[in-house]
Amino acid sequence: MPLMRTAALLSVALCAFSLAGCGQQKQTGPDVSASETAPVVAPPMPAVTAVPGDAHPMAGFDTLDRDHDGRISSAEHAQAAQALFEMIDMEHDGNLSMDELKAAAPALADIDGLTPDKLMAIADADHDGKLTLAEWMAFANARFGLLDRNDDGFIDRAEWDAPHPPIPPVGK
Ligand SMILES: [Ca+2]
Ligand SMILES: [Ca+2]
Ligand SMILES: [Ca+2]
Repeated sequence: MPLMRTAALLSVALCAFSLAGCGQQKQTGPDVSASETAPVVAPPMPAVTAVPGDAHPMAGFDTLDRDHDGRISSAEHAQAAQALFEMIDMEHDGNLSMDELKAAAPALADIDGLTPDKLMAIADADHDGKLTLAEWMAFANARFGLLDRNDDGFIDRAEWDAPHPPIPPVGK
Protein backbone atom coordinates (compact mmCIF):
# COMPACT_ATOMS: atom_id res chain seq x y z
CA MET A 1 0.00 0.00 0.00
CA PRO A 2 2.12 2.87 -1.24
CA LEU A 3 -0.19 5.54 0.19
CA MET A 4 0.15 4.13 3.69
CA ARG A 5 3.91 3.89 3.31
CA THR A 6 4.11 7.47 2.18
CA ALA A 7 1.95 8.60 5.05
CA ALA A 8 4.03 6.65 7.53
CA LEU A 9 7.23 8.19 6.20
CA LEU A 10 5.66 11.62 6.32
CA SER A 11 4.63 11.00 9.90
CA VAL A 12 8.18 10.07 10.83
CA ALA A 13 9.48 13.15 9.04
CA LEU A 14 7.05 15.39 10.90
CA CYS A 15 8.05 13.77 14.16
CA ALA A 16 11.64 14.69 13.46
CA PHE A 17 10.59 18.31 13.21
CA SER A 18 8.04 18.52 15.97
CA LEU A 19 9.72 16.26 18.52
CA ALA A 20 6.24 15.86 19.97
CA GLY A 21 3.42 13.42 19.52
CA CYS A 22 5.65 10.88 17.84
CA GLY A 23 4.51 8.05 20.05
CA GLN A 24 0.89 8.43 19.10
CA GLN A 25 1.56 9.14 15.44
CA LYS A 26 3.57 6.07 14.63
CA GLN A 27 0.71 3.60 14.61
CA THR A 28 -2.21 5.75 13.51
CA GLY A 29 -1.88 5.63 9.75
CA PRO A 30 -2.39 8.39 7.24
CA ASP A 31 -3.88 11.13 9.42
CA VAL A 32 -0.91 13.25 10.39
CA SER A 33 -2.79 16.45 11.12
CA ALA A 34 -2.33 16.04 14.87
CA SER A 35 1.38 16.63 14.46
CA GLU A 36 0.73 20.02 12.95
CA THR A 37 -1.02 21.25 16.07
CA ALA A 38 1.24 19.54 18.57
CA PRO A 39 3.39 21.97 20.50
CA VAL A 40 6.79 22.27 18.91
CA VAL A 41 9.54 21.54 21.35
CA ALA A 42 12.52 23.69 20.52
CA PRO A 43 15.76 21.75 20.59
CA PRO A 44 18.08 22.88 23.37
CA MET A 45 20.48 25.61 22.34
CA PRO A 46 23.91 24.14 21.70
CA ALA A 47 26.46 25.16 24.28
CA VAL A 48 28.72 28.00 23.22
CA THR A 49 31.41 26.25 21.28
CA ALA A 50 34.54 27.17 23.13
CA VAL A 51 37.49 25.65 21.39
CA PRO A 52 38.24 22.28 22.94
CA GLY A 53 41.50 22.09 24.84
CA ASP A 54 42.90 18.96 23.30
CA ALA A 55 41.26 18.72 19.89
CA HIS A 56 42.12 21.90 18.02
CA PRO A 57 44.34 22.50 14.99
CA MET A 58 47.42 23.41 17.05
CA ALA A 59 47.08 20.63 19.58
CA GLY A 60 50.20 18.55 19.63
CA PHE A 61 52.86 17.42 17.21
CA ASP A 62 50.79 14.80 15.44
CA THR A 63 47.92 17.21 14.80
CA LEU A 64 50.24 19.87 13.44
CA ASP A 65 52.08 17.37 11.26
CA ARG A 66 49.14 17.03 8.95
CA ASP A 67 50.92 15.10 6.22
CA HIS A 68 52.52 12.78 8.78
CA ASP A 69 56.03 13.10 7.43
CA GLY A 70 57.42 13.39 10.93
CA ARG A 71 58.01 17.14 10.92
CA ILE A 72 55.93 20.29 11.10
CA SER A 73 56.51 22.54 8.13
CA SER A 74 56.09 26.30 8.42
CA ALA A 75 53.04 25.95 6.15
CA GLU A 76 51.51 23.29 8.37
CA HIS A 77 52.04 25.47 11.42
CA ALA A 78 50.66 28.58 9.73
CA GLN A 79 47.60 26.77 8.39
CA ALA A 80 46.86 25.35 11.83
CA ALA A 81 47.31 28.77 13.41
CA GLN A 82 44.90 30.34 10.93
CA ALA A 83 42.36 27.55 11.45
CA LEU A 84 42.56 28.02 15.21
CA PHE A 85 42.13 31.79 14.83
CA GLU A 86 38.91 31.17 12.93
CA MET A 87 37.69 28.78 15.64
CA ILE A 88 38.41 31.27 18.42
CA ASP A 89 36.86 34.17 16.47
CA MET A 90 33.33 33.15 17.31
CA GLU A 91 31.95 36.57 16.33
CA HIS A 92 33.65 36.26 12.93
CA ASP A 93 34.69 39.91 13.00
CA GLY A 94 38.34 39.22 12.27
CA ASN A 95 39.45 40.11 15.78
CA LEU A 96 40.04 37.99 18.84
CA SER A 97 38.63 39.79 21.86
CA MET A 98 39.67 39.04 25.41
CA ASP A 99 36.31 37.31 25.90
CA GLU A 100 36.96 35.08 22.92
CA LEU A 101 40.44 34.28 24.18
CA LYS A 102 39.01 33.41 27.57
CA ALA A 103 36.48 31.09 25.96
CA ALA A 104 39.39 29.40 24.22
CA ALA A 105 41.60 29.27 27.31
CA PRO A 106 41.87 25.45 27.35
CA ALA A 107 43.15 25.48 23.79
CA LEU A 108 45.60 28.28 24.54
CA ALA A 109 46.90 26.42 27.58
CA ASP A 110 47.80 23.63 25.20
CA ILE A 111 50.04 26.04 23.27
CA ASP A 112 53.08 26.33 25.50
CA GLY A 113 50.92 27.10 28.54
CA LEU A 114 49.55 30.35 27.15
CA THR A 115 46.87 32.26 29.02
CA PRO A 116 44.66 34.93 27.43
CA ASP A 117 46.64 37.61 29.31
CA LYS A 118 50.01 36.21 28.27
CA LEU A 119 48.92 35.90 24.66
CA MET A 120 47.60 39.45 24.60
CA ALA A 121 50.87 40.71 26.09
CA ILE A 122 52.85 38.83 23.45
CA ALA A 123 50.77 39.44 20.36
CA ASP A 124 48.70 42.62 20.69
CA ALA A 125 51.22 44.78 18.88
CA ASP A 126 48.98 47.86 18.61
CA HIS A 127 47.65 47.58 22.17
CA ASP A 128 43.99 47.83 21.19
CA GLY A 129 42.97 44.91 23.37
CA LYS A 130 42.23 42.50 20.56
CA LEU A 131 44.16 40.42 18.10
CA THR A 132 43.82 40.74 14.37
CA LEU A 133 44.71 37.81 12.16
CA ALA A 134 47.93 39.62 11.26
CA GLU A 135 48.87 40.01 14.92
CA TRP A 136 47.98 36.40 15.60
CA MET A 137 49.98 35.13 12.64
CA ALA A 138 52.99 37.22 13.67
CA PHE A 139 52.78 35.50 17.03
CA ALA A 140 52.45 32.09 15.37
CA ASN A 141 55.39 32.78 13.08
CA ALA A 142 57.51 33.89 16.02
CA ARG A 143 56.64 30.70 17.82
CA PHE A 144 57.54 28.62 14.79
CA GLY A 145 60.87 30.39 14.50
CA LEU A 146 61.68 29.70 18.14
CA LEU A 147 60.81 26.03 17.91
CA ASP A 148 62.67 25.52 14.62
CA ARG A 149 66.00 25.88 16.35
CA ASN A 150 68.15 24.91 13.40
CA ASP A 151 66.22 27.14 11.01
CA ASP A 152 65.63 24.44 8.43
CA GLY A 153 61.98 25.40 8.01
CA PHE A 154 60.65 22.42 9.94
CA ILE A 155 59.98 21.58 13.55
CA ASP A 156 61.14 18.02 13.87
CA ARG A 157 60.21 15.74 16.73
CA ALA A 158 63.38 16.47 18.72
CA GLU A 159 62.84 20.22 18.38
CA TRP A 160 59.24 19.80 19.45
CA ASP A 161 60.13 17.62 22.42
CA ALA A 162 62.75 20.08 23.68
CA PRO A 163 61.43 22.67 26.16
CA HIS A 164 59.49 25.35 24.30
CA PRO A 165 61.04 28.74 25.05
CA PRO A 166 58.77 31.61 26.08
CA ILE A 167 57.72 33.76 23.15
CA PRO A 168 58.83 37.38 23.46
CA PRO A 169 56.45 40.23 22.58
CA VAL A 170 55.94 40.38 18.83
CA GLY A 171 56.00 43.47 16.63
CA LYS A 172 56.69 46.06 19.31
CA1 LIG B 1 54.54 17.58 8.10
CA1 LIG C 1 45.57 44.42 18.31
CA1 LIG D 1 64.03 22.45 12.42
